[in-house]
Amino acid sequence: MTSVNPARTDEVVGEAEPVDAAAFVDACRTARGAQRGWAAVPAPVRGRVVEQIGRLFEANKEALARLVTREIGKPLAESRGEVQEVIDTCTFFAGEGRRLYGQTVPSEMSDKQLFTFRTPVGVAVIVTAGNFPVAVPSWYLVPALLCGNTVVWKPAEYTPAIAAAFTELFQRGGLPDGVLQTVPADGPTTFEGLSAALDAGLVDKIGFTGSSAVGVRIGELAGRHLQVPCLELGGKNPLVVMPDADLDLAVEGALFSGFGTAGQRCTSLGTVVVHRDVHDEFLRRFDAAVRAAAVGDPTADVLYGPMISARFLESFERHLDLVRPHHTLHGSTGTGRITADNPREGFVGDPDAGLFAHPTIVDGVRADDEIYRTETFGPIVGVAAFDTFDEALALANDHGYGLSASIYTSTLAHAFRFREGVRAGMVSVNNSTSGAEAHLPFGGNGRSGNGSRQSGVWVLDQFTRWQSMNWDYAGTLQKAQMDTAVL
Ligand code: UN1
Repeated sequence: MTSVNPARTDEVVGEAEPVDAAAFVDACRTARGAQRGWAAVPAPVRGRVVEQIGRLFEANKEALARLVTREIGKPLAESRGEVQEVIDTCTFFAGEGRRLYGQTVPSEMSDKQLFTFRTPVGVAVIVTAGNFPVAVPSWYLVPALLCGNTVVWKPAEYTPAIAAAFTELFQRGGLPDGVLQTVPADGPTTFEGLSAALDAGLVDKIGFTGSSAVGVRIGELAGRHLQVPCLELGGKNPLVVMPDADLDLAVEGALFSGFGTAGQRCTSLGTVVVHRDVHDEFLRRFDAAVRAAAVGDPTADVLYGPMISARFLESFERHLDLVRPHHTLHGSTGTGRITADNPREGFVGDPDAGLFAHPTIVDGVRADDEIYRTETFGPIVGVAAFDTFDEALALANDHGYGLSASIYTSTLAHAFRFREGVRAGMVSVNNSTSGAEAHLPFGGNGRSGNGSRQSGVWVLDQFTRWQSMNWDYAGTLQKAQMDTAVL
């Protein structure tokens, strides 16, 4: 597996030797062997290891951020933010090592006490995408390890250098052998290895961030083993602009949500749902903002850089073909800066050196259009007009996804009604659809996931199981439901 710099595709960045399915299973077996020992380390001590990992990321922040930019083309400011998200996650869970609370619960009977404990799930297999190659893995790995699980991590195929650096920092934090193993593998090998490891009883939890199509397959595989995976899948995230919105703020939000990271976030904006009264003015300002935005060299101050890999660029171009015959294309397509007829206008760097895609706005999107319900994972934003709040809500929901949703309004009631009515797991008011913070529950509904949540204390429910205990000190056999004098 070889990665190239997507902003300069003649530059090789990283390499990894992919494992075969048997090696994948072996890694799960090693993880199984190491798990009891790791779980026996007191949680506060595991928390210290997490704290140490956080310090190492802090000390190596700039170098790692530069590597993220070099291997996936994310603008440097965003790459720094991503590494910061790892540090924040470590800070949060280091403290959780000293909490990881259970409860004392009253019994129906006297001389009897009930308790609950969080117990580790066991071996976790984590499969992550390359658009957030350090932050998203940390959302899984840090709490999974803190809770006393061992982890087999399958990073994205196009980020071998980042995965190696990330793993090294985790290992240097003081993890015993076998507690975290990174296995470079392609998709088919991962499925084959995972399936065999599940059959052999070597996997207790799967965490997956990626496309909804692959998520369905992971869900089926896990379901056959009566497991509930943690699934963080795609999105078609709406941004609703009410007639009383601050339009400049909404334009700024739509620009970042839709085109930041070249639209390659699961939380990226899919469709602007704008009230008909302000539609034309919004579109005019949005179009101008998109045309004025700097695009190109991700080490410079740009809105976005290249697509992550050739596969992402090809898939984005297929999505453009989807809309071309049906819609008026606004924005830069056909007229703008990274087109063949005028490639250098406003572009930072050399547009021919890398995997750059031009920003596109598609106006006149309707609920029955394929683009309305298809996640594009690229710099393309649809615009749909509405007349009533109910129509806006329907447009915000009916695509089948339910990850993130945003509303721009100056009316409190609109904001709260939107929150109540929208299916999304994450709602923003007067803010971007993307940019979730590291200690709030992250996750979606519908095609965006199976309701699992990451981040903050909520993720503890993914990586621990509740165990109850009762302790009877009556000295005679007390029977629940039968010897309950008080009821
Ligand atoms: C993803 O795209 O998989 O909310 C995660 C955000 C980021 C995480 C996105 N903090 O945009």
